[in-house]
Formats: sequence, C-alpha cells, structure tokens
Amino acid sequence: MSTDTSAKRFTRTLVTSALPYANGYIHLGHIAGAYLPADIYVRFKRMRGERVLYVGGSDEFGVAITITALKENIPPQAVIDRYHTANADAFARLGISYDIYGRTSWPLHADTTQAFFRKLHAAGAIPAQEMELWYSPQLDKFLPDRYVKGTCPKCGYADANGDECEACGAQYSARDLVSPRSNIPGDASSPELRASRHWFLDLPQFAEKLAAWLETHPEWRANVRGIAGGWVGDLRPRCITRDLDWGVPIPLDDPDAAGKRIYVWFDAPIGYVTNTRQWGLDRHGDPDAWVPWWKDAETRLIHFIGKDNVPFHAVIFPSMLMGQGDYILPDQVVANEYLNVFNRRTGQSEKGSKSKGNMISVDWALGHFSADSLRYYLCAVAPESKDADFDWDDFMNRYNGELCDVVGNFVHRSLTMTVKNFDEKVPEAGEFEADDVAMLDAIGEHAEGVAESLENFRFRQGIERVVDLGRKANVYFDARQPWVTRKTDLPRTGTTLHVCCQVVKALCGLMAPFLPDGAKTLAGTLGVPLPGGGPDGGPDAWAEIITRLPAGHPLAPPQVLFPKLDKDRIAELAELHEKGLAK
Ligand code: B3M
Ligand code: ZN
Repeated sequence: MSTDTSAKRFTRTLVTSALPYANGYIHLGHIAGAYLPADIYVRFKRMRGERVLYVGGSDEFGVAITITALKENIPPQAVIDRYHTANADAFARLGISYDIYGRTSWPLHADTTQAFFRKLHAAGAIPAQEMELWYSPQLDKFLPDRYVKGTCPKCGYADANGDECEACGAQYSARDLVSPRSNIPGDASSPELRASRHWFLDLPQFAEKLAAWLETHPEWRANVRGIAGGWVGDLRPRCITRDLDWGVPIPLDDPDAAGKRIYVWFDAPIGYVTNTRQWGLDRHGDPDAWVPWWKDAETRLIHFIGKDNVPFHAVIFPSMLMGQGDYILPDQVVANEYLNVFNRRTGQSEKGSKSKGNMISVDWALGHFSADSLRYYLCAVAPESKDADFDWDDFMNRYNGELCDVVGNFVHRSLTMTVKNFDEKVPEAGEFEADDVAMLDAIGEHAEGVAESLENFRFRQGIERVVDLGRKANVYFDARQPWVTRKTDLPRTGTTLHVCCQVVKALCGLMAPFLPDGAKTLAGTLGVPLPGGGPDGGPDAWAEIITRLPAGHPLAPPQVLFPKLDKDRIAELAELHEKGLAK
C-alpha cells in the first residue's frame, strides 16, 4: 500500500474543486467527480485541526455561456446569475463546505488574471501569432470554439466543434474541419477562413521544468500521471485569446487586443487565486491574507477535478504558475473517472449527457433524498480508478443494506437499550473480557485505518472502513445479547452497553467527514462536541475519537439517523429519471 507521507512537510492545505461552468445545473456526476471527495477531505483535515482552506466557485466566461445567452435571447450576465446562484445553493444543501464560493465575473478576477497574463507576457511566454479562423460573413464576426460546428476530420462525427471533437477527442486546426456551419442562431452564411492575430501560451518553454516536476510525483493516481505525461511529451503553444466580447480583457496596449478576450481556460484556474484573495478580504479585511496560501512553500495545494480537466491542472496551470516565479505548484491532483448512469431498460451503462437528459441534478435529488444518503452512495461507488454507475437499485440496496442496517441499526439499538435500562446514562463498566477489549481496540484500529484511507485519497475505502466498524459492532452486540442478559445479569449488560456507547461515539466522529448531517444529529444525542478547525486550525478532534465517554455521561433518546429508502418510491423516481425529468 502506498502511503502518502508528503502531507507531513506542510503546515497548510489549500484545496480546490473545479469551478463548474455557470451554464447548467450541477449534477450527481459532478459531485462524485470533483466535489464530494474534496469535501470529505477538507472535513477530515479540519477535524484533525490542520489549517485548511477550501476554495470553489463558478466559471463564468467562455462560449458555452454566450451561446446559451444567444439561444435564450438574454444577456450572458443573466445566464451566469441564474446558474451561479442555483449551484451555490445546491452545493450548500449537499454539505459541500466551501470556505468561499466565488465567481470569475468578479472585477477582482480580471485583476488577478491580467496580472498573470502581464507577468507571462513580460517574460516572453505569450507571443502573438497570426492564425486562420472561421468567420461569419453575415455577422461580420469570427466564430471561436463552439460557435462553429462541422464534421470531425478524424472520426466523421457531424457535431464537432471548430477545433476539437467531443466524440473522439481529436484536436485539429480550423481549416481541417469538414462542412463548417455557424452555430449562432439566425446565421445562415457559410463560414470562411480569415486571418486573426492571437496570443499563445508558449508551453514548450516549460517542458523541461514540467517533466522534472512530474517526476517528483510518482504518488499521483495513474490516470493523472498518464494524461499529464502524454501532454508534456508533446507540448505546443496554446492560443489563450479569443474573438469574443465576454471574458477578461487582454491587458495589452495593442490594437489587435481590443476586440478580443482572454480564453476561459486561461482565466478559470486563476479563479482559485481570485477566490482566495476575496476570502482574505471577506474574512480578515486583509488584501494580503491570500499570499501565504499561494506563495509559501509550506502550503500544500491540492486540486480535485474530473478526469477531463487533467491537462489544465497538471500541465497548463502549473506552467502558468511556474511563469509567475513565486507561486507554489500543486502537490496533488486528484482526478476521478466518470460516473455513468445505469439504464434499467437497456441494462446498459451510459454516459451522462445533456442531450440524453439522463443526468440527475443535485437540486432534484435533494428534493427526494437526504444529503447523507446521496453522499453515502456517491462515496461508496466513487469512480476512483475506473468509471462507475449510478444505479437506482444499487443506490437503495447499498444505502439501506449498509448505512441503515449496519451503522444506523447498531447505533439505534445500542442507544435505545442504554437509555431505557440505564437511566439515559452511559452505564458503568465491570471487568472487561477478551471480546470487550477487542471491540474497544477496534475503535483505534478503525480510526487509524480511515485516516490512512483519507490521507491517501481513497474515499471508497475510507467509508467501507467506517461501515466495517459498524459490522464488527453488530457481531459483538449479537454475541453479547444484552436484550437477554438484561433480565439475568444487569452488570454484564452494563459492561456491554458501555462498550457499545464507546463504539457509537467513535462512529459519530468517523462518519463526520462523510455524513455530516448524521454525525451532527448523533453528536447531539451523545452530548459531545463535533469540533472542526478551518483555515486557522484547531485542536485535533480526530485524536479524540478514541477517548471514551465516562460512565454516568448523560444521553438523549436516539433519533433515526438514516431513514430507509422505500422500494416503490425508488421505482417511481427511477421512472421519472428515465423520462428525463430528474433535471
Ligand atoms: N469549468 C470545466 C468543467 O466544469 C471547467 C472547469 C474549470 S476548473 C478551473 O468541467
Ligand atoms: Zn472526432
């Protein structure tokens, strides 16, 4: 087992999750990819008392947004306001605990982005060059990115973009696109090629440094190393400006810069920096509070992303950071594969896609399910090393069979018996026998095991280990039969339930990063605090998982932590989903 010990060299952890485009509602596939793992990680780090900052936000530029605006005949600002607000709200309801959820449309972001651009430009890393681009004679406009569609020269896909194909992943120059057509509503003209002057990030300049740096990270997941390594072996200058009027203005005194904007994939990762700056202003009123988070070598920067974002986070943004001279580089890039959707009719797994309408929005899901139930399932099937499926039957079976029947049931029966028979207090323990000791020892082993999983970004394994403690505890409970000994040997029953109360308390701490609502309810029942640090750090609450509740500690009557999912209801909702109504 590879153990990631590098965390020990750092005194601060800055965690980012990809900034979703404010052009659609966040869905469960996104959550399983870049958000839930990051949130579990930061909650765990906060519990440990480490200094951790979690930054996210909306990505609000780019043609995806302006095309939506054109199609709906509303300004781009109205598009981003709608989706930014909705997505910030959905994240909050799901318990994704950002320290800040920012926006790339903030004026502060133009400032950060332009500073990055200027520095790279001054160092000669952003040369200008003429290129041929598709142009609409009718609109008298260039047609960047998805403004032009056509047939892919590699695979023949008929709905390919101007310079890349979504179907086969091919990238090509505009002139190779077959049968180009404008994607702007009302534009019936045939696009033609015209010259335009643009600015390019000179990636080959960074090739050696990038390769040497990637070498220092053998611990990264294979998917990230593979994709990044492939890119670094074949670096070309990348155009980072566009003929658009929606985006960060190019900070150059050059007539060709005036009608153009910085490309969205240049500014988007800089959004992490902007949002850290804004956090520092909001929280400390300090315009420089962000600096140590980005420039102190003792900060560990970790990006959580979906696999399609690997080149940007493991190659392009790092080269932009290198070009600044005084920024740290990511120490980890955690990328998940995809969460597909299992289609009950066809018995096949299919990719989530807008056109198929098979994606499940977080907003819709939270209208029907608890945040904990969704978090449990999405963590248990997380696509960490290969694609996984969202499967309705599997969702119900795993949540009901594992979280409810194993963990919830153990907690409930332990606390119910204790409260009833021992005056709502943790009972006195008598002499411990071998299985009592083994049960108590298992607490420490699981606290260490779960921590090890999380330190190594193995979230599936982490939650399995939590459930596994519940499983052992049920075996102990069944063997000890407190419901029988209650009538024959009350002191022995007290010892059993004393031990069970300790396991319940440990489960409360262990589940906290994964299932914050259940943990909060349970902490209330147990009358224990659930402390969590944050950017300033705090006491190590994870170490407290093994400390015991004293005999006589008062308890409240237990509440159901994880209500079961009903089979008929699941069938109804699955049907709505199949009809494309889970949006
Ligand atoms: N908005 C693409 C995506 O949502 C892009 C991520 C930006 S992260 C800096 O997958
Ligand atoms: Zn193709």
